[in-house]
Amino acid sequence: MSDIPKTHPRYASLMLRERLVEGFNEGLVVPQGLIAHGRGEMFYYLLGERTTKDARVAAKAAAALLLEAKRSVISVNGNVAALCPKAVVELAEVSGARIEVGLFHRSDQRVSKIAAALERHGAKDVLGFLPDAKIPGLDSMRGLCSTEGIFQADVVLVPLEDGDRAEALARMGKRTIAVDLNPLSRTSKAATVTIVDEVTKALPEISRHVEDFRDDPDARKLALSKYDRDENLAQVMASMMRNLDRKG
Ligand code: PTJ
Repeated sequence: MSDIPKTHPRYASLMLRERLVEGFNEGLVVPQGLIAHGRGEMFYYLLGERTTKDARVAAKAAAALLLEAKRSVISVNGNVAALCPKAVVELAEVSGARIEVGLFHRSDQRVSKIAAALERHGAKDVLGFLPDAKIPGLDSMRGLCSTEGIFQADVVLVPLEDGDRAEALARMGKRTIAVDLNPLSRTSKAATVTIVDEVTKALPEISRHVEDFRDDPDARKLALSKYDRDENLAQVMASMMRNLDRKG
C-alpha cells in the first residue's frame, strides 16, 4: 500500500483507491473496475462526499425490503469484494441474506478468489462458483447465477451494477436494491430501491437499520411508505446541482 498520511485532506478517498488497487493486484478487481470507481468518485464529489438525507431514507427502505424478504441475496462483484468485504458479511449476517458472487467479467479464478476474500471475513456458503441457472434476457456472463441464490430470490441487492441485470431481475418480478453513486444510471432508475451513496458507507447504514427495524413492522412499513425512488433520485440530483453552483 502507498504511504498516505492520515492528515491528507482526501485521505478517505485515497484509501478507497488503495483498496481497489490492492484488489486489482490480488486478481479480485478487473481494470474496468478501476474506471468504474473513477466514475463513482466523480458523482461522490458532486454529492459533497457525504451521506445525504436522501441516501438515509433509501437505506431505511432497503433495510425494510430485506427484512420483509423470504429469500434475499447480496450480489458481490470484484469492486465490492475489494472495497468492503466485511460490510457485506455483516449485512448478510444481520439480514439473513445469502451472498452470491456475480461477475460481468467472469472467470472461475476470479469467482473463487472473491469467495475466498469474503470467507476470510467470515462469510459462509458463498454462492456463485457453479452457476446452474440463467437470468432470462441477459446475454452477459452476469446472467449466470445459482438456483438457490439469485434465481429463486425475491429481493436482490445489486451494488455497483451496469443496469441490464437490474432491469432483467425486475422483469422476473424480483425486488432489487441498488447502491450506485450515479443517480442517472439505468440501474438507479430500474431498482426498486436505489441508494445513491458510496458503497462502503451504504452497506453498514443498511445493517444499522435492519437491526433497528427487526422487531418493528410498523417502522418497516413507514420506511417503505416514505420512500419514492424517482422523487428520491430527483432530490439527489438537486443536491448535486446545488453543490455545483457553490463550487462554480
Ligand atoms: O467485477 P465485475 O467483473 O462484475 O465488474 C464490475 C464493474 C464495476 C467493472 C462493472 O459492474 C461495471 O462496469 O460497472 P459500471 O457500468 O461502470 O457501473 C458501476 C456504477 O457504480 C457506476 O454508475 C458508478 O458511478 C458506480 N460506482 C462506482 N464506484 C462506486 C459506485 N457506487 C457506489 N460506490 C462506489 N464505490
